[in-house]
Amino acid sequence: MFVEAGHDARHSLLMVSSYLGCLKTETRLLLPMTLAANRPEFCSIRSKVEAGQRLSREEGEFLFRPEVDLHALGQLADLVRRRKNGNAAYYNLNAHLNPTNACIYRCPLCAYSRDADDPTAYVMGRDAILARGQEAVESGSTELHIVGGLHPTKDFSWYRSILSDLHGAYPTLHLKAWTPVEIAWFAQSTGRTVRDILEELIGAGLGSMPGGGAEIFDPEIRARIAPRKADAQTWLAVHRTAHGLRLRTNATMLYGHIENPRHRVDHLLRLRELQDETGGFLAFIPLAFHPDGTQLADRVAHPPTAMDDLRTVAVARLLLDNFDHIKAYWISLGVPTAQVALGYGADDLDGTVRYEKIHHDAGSKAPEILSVEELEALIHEAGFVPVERDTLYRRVRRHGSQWEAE
Ligand code: V47
Ligand code: SF4
Repeated sequence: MFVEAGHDARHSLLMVSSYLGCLKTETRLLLPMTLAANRPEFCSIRSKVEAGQRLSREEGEFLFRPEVDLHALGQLADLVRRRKNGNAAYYNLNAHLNPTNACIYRCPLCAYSRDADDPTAYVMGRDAILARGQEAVESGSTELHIVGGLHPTKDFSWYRSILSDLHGAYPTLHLKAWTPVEIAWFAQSTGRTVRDILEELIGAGLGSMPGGGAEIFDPEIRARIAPRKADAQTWLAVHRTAHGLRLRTNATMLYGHIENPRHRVDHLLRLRELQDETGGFLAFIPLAFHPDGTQLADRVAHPPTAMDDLRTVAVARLLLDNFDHIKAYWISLGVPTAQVALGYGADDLDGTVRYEKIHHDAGSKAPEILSVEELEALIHEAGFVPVERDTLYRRVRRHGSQWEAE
């Protein structure tokens, strides 16, 4: 009751403040600077969003300006979020699997990877991998999220057999695996096409692809944070090919390092363009950069602030008008910010998650796991209705660890 009243009151205040922002000039002069400064551009953006019109690059860049009132922006993003997903806020039951942390690329942004001869490098064996699948199924997970390093001596067949072993043993567990970084490397190392590689992986049990490896598409920034990774064109081309094979995928953006708002908007618009073409993306996930243990730690002292996180979620919701879902990944944003992000454009908290290493190795203070009860309580408290989904956003009917998608 208290929460609902608080939520309503906040929305009333936001409506009043954004209405005041659209008053005549003489009235505006009496208002605080933040509202007055952004009045004409913000009102025009607001009218476009209300009319369901697409925002431009310049408007996206404008929304990142600090004088644009974050809460009025959040209210606008919430309008779009409710249009697309009503009062629902999604979560799923999932676990992560990172079969190896040995990686030939050793990206400056990464705290997780190791050289193969490092004493802390590891490679999981078949039994350990299957045990993860069994644990996931027994705990009711619907999805295993599988990514890892590019091991110098493990070939494509090793990566493919991770999928075929798990799929053979646990056919109901959705395998969301490998990014264009791995797929492009498999194609390069085998001399085969991306399409051929993807077809073989789908045959082995690949259910969808996660959104990782996108980082920031701008070539100058990418060259400094992940110089050896597949470039933007390759990342987008792999997703285009996957969508052509009816494989659904996600998209991410890593922000809060050395990029600026212009790079973020450019990244979002390249995703929007591909989504116009294929319609194959399920969700967009903004990933806050965590610097600890990375080669960028000298330049970037902290993860982005909560204000920056919420602004990024809201602008993404407004620019990505052809994406159904925006995830507030609680491992990356932290639980409190992810919860608030549900009112700033996000409609999904991602999952229960266990065994996440990439963000925790880089300093994420988020817990290792959240229970269904905790996720549902967070969603209720934020004023939304919790809905368990599977990877493809079908509603899940659950009976203990047994489940079926609607
Ligand atoms: O590709 C790497 C990023 C990604 C750091 O598709 C870092 O449902 C922050 O893609 N600080 C992996 N981020 C995670 C990912 C993801 C997560 C949740 C859901 C989905 C989905 C995808 O994490 C990497 C990279 O972009 N990353 N290092 C770091 N230091
Ligand atoms: Fe390897 Fe991925 Fe880490 Fe880059 S971000 S070093 S590709 S594991």
